[in-house]
Amino acid sequence: MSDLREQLNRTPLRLSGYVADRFTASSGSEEIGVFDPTTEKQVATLFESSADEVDAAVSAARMAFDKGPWGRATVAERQLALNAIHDAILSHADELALLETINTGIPLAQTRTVHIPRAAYNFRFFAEYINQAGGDVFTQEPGLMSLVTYEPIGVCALIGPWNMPLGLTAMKIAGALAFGNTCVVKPSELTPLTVTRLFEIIEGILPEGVMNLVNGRGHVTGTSLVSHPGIDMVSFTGGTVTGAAILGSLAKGIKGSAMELGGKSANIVFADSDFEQAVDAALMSSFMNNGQMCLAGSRIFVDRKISDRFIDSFTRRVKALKIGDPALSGTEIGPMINHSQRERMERYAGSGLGEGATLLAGGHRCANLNTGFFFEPTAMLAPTNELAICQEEIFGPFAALQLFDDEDEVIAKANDSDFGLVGYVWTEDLNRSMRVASALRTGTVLVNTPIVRDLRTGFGGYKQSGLGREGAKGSQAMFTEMKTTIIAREPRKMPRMGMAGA
Ligand code: TXE
Repeated sequence: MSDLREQLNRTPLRLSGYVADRFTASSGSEEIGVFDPTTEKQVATLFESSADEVDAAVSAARMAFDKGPWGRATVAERQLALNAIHDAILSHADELALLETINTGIPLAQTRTVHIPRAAYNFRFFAEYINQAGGDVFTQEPGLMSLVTYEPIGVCALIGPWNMPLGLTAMKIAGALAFGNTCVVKPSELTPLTVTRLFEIIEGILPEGVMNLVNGRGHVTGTSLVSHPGIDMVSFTGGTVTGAAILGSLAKGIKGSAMELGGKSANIVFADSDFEQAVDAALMSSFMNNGQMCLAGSRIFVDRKISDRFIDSFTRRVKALKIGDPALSGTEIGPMINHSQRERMERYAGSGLGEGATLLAGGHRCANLNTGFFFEPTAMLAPTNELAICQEEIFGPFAALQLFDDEDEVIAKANDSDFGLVGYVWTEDLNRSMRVASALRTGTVLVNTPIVRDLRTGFGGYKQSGLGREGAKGSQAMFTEMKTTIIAREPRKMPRMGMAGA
């Protein structure tokens, strides 16, 4: 690890876009520094894709879609390519995990076992899925047959976030390609290392122009991409404010979109839950991925009957979390992605105290870690659900606990949120788990389990957490146009118009 880190510090990578099978020239463009949040040193220079380069990328994707072989490729041909990408990722897994850790600060133990395997698995999953994905046939109406088929939507703009750069972007790429589309990918300007490397390691697998890359900041490269008339849809994962801005731009061209936005997910722990499992999962849901997860279950509701024991156990464990260099084995929490995310943590710690919350653990920068954007894993007990720390997505290692007395009260509080991504329920009572699961206004409910992403199901949110679902049928809906074809199987009986003079 330190070898690669030292090498990047000595000679930062030079990253650009990739258009029609060629990395674009890196001279003459705006140069953006890309940093390692652990050392605060520059690890890459990103040569920002201008509006012209975005135009070239969209044109290449358009040409490949309209004239190239990909849209007409057989299922077997698409499967071959998707599986080859899967294999290429796995054969570079160690390197990609290191790059992801260097660029994001997420512990290597997690990038190695979760991020990169998941990035690869997306391609294998969609390769298998397209073999079975069908349409519908309706023959109930005598003399008619109605067919529902799904056709590729066209050129997809795929915009990824910085909290799981390769894993989340790979999901979009795999889905878009599987259904016969071409794409232009834009990773976050904070974390472009692994997605850019992906383009290098899969060279030659896809026909020219099928997969293109633009690199740059949201307000430059991102806006050029989403406002380009040549795209057919946008699949976006990121903040709610950015999502809303993109939707505004798409409205002008009546373009489709899929939005995976923020969350503030409730994690409800009833007194009859398996106590140890519930505590383990509360830790995981709040602090995995340095707490920078859209599906974090960091709004923790604890049944008052077990609250003393739960808070005591949870707080001791939060204080014992190992913070430090994410490359070292044993590290559980690395640095925040950048200086402004750390300031955000500080602001919420301050606002929590100002609004009457009790500090249980953390709340400050790490005194012994002067380099790197480290912040102590933090837990606060909030008196009500109205506090900013209970309503706003903090996106860092920050848990906000509240107490409750009964089921109806906790359901109302859990649903009292602008977001609706995930709900976690901990109880050994089957009937209660079913009641609460159906009452929660969230796209996913997880009962007696921490985070699980099952690609066969749809992942996405109610309310301001997004639009559309990622996963098998959800991705099919996102990346295809549904076409209805109605065929008469015998001559139709119809009123004969214009027969007056006949
Ligand atoms: O993300 P942005 P930011 C949340 C989290 C975080 C907040 C802000 O709460 O604190 O969002 O993070 C691109 N047109 N999540 O500001 O800006 C940008 O370049 C087109 C939740 O860093 O949403 C990047 O590629 N693109 C989340 C991507 O959007 C634009 C993951 C995401 O960046 C653009 C990340 C524009 N106008 C943050 N502006 C999750 N759901 O997991 C920016 N981008």
